[in-house]
Amino acid sequence: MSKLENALAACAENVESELDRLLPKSDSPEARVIDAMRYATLGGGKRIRPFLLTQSASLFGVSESRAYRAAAALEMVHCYSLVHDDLPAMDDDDMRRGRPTVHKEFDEATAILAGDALLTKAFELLADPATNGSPDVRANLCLALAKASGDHGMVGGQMLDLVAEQTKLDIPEITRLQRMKTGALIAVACDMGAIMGKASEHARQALQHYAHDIGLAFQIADDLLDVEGSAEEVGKRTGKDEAAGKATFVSLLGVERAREQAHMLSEQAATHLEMFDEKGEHLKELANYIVTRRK
Ligand code: GRG
Repeated sequence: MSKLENALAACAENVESELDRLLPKSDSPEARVIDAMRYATLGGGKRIRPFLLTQSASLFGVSESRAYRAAAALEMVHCYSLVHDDLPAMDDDDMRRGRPTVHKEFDEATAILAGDALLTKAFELLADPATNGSPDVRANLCLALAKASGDHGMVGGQMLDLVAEQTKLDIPEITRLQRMKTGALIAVACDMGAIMGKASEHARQALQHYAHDIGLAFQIADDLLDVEGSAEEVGKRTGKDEAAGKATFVSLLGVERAREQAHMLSEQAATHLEMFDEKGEHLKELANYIVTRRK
């Protein structure tokens, strides 16, 4: 395994045990929703957002235990979005992370509730003094994650995506959609590390430029996997965009130009991290991994 793969695996293991601890099994009458929350969050996923958050936090000397609490909160929001995105009212998917989606394993009502509870649990965690001693830092973490997740971020992007099934979007419109739908959580992952580390405005900006580039590169790679990957490899249904007649970077640019664009963005992303010297090495390598991944 490369150094990056080792670091990603270590991060995934830490996030897994943090989530397991934060969502303890229960035998209460409402245990079903907790079981669904655990099913949605444990045992899978690349954990890219937690990796970005903890790597960003480490640039500013934030303690690992605190960084992983914030990372678990962010991953809860990401997992809630996947659970709701898979519902029949949205993408209607039966498979995610190589196994049945939450509404297939449980039922639709439980999947909706599990998503809702993961979203609110994330903010409960961030507002808890155990995550950070400073009320200002806690408030800023909540503010940043709320903005990234809501109508001006991921949810707004998802709305645009649903509208896009009726209207053909052009490249600037798709770029805006993806910046909101996928890019906002990727950007806030980097920002939350910087907020916890009370980073300078200059460092925060550098990370935001990096996140902007990898966010788009990540989405183009996702579009390419949808066209070129198999369901076994990717762990979810592929060929969805074409079947839905949806305009994507790949449908508008073609496979080759889309791939070139993703690589260009990944290289550009790394240049924004020069100020962090070798401390930014994992983040630079991640920019490359994002465009070469097979799942
Ligand atoms: C339903 C509120 C709401 C939002 C949904 C994020 C999202 C918005 C939908 C997910 C569907 C999708 C294919 C989004 C584009 C790329 C993306 C976010 C893929 C999933 O993220 P990964 O690849 O997944 O990091 P893992 O399983 O590795 O965590």
